[in-house]
Amino acid sequence: MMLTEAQVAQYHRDGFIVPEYRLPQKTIEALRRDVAGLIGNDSEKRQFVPTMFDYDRKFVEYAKDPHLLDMIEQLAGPDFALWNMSLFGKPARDGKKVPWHQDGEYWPIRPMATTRIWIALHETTRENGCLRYVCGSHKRREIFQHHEAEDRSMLLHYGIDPGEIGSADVFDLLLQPGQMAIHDIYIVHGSEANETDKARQAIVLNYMPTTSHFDHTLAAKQFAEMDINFDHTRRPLFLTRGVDKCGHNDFEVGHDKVGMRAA
Ligand SMILES: O=C(O)CCC(=O)C(=O)O
Repeated sequence: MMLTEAQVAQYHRDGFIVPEYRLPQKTIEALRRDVAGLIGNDSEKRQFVPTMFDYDRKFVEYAKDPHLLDMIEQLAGPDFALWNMSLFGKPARDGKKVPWHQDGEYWPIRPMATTRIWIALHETTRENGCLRYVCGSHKRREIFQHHEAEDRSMLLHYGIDPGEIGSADVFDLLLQPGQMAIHDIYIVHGSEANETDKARQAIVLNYMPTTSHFDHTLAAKQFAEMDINFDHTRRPLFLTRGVDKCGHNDFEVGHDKVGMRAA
């Protein structure tokens, strides 16, 4: 199911879009089962799994859904690579707040570019911590200053000062299971804590146009020199459509077992 011209225009204007397409019920059920298997009894994974492919490559198949790829092609162009999938688990009563932030502060992608699909595995409401977007905040095409947060109960420990958001136009993403939003890398977003008795899980898929370079050498340098906890040094890239336009992307790094963690 393709995006309409109006939806593509809306994506560029607001920084995100909620497409008509939603995952079929069978796929949602399979994903929920696979996510439960990945989490097991691990309380950390129940909150957040930043790099799902590191644990199980079967998750890659979900990201190859041709409907998803058609929409990404409309927004990012014909040549792009999948490079990550994360789980935001928001467990019942204990699902932590995510402060206002942008993605990509330390991603080793030059020029910086990524189109993300955020997919709800459960209904999202204001009470269970739906995702919230600051409309149009992607337009400056720069990463705003992120500060270390004093409140350590939040999922991310850095964020944008809420004073900077002010009275901006905030959109609450209220979705049914299987519905999704696609957003631009520069959009400011966050979510409140989950105050309900049910989990609000979502997965996020990252696709990068291959006009950009995922620089594994830069990733190693960032990991060695900066105070970051995500090591992208062996992040596998999957060419999902077209060709490697910039000619520098390495589609072999991280595809061996060495690049994977024990689940
Ligand atoms: O799912 C959430 O609550 C937060 C998601 C998020 O921050 C992200 O996709 O970067």
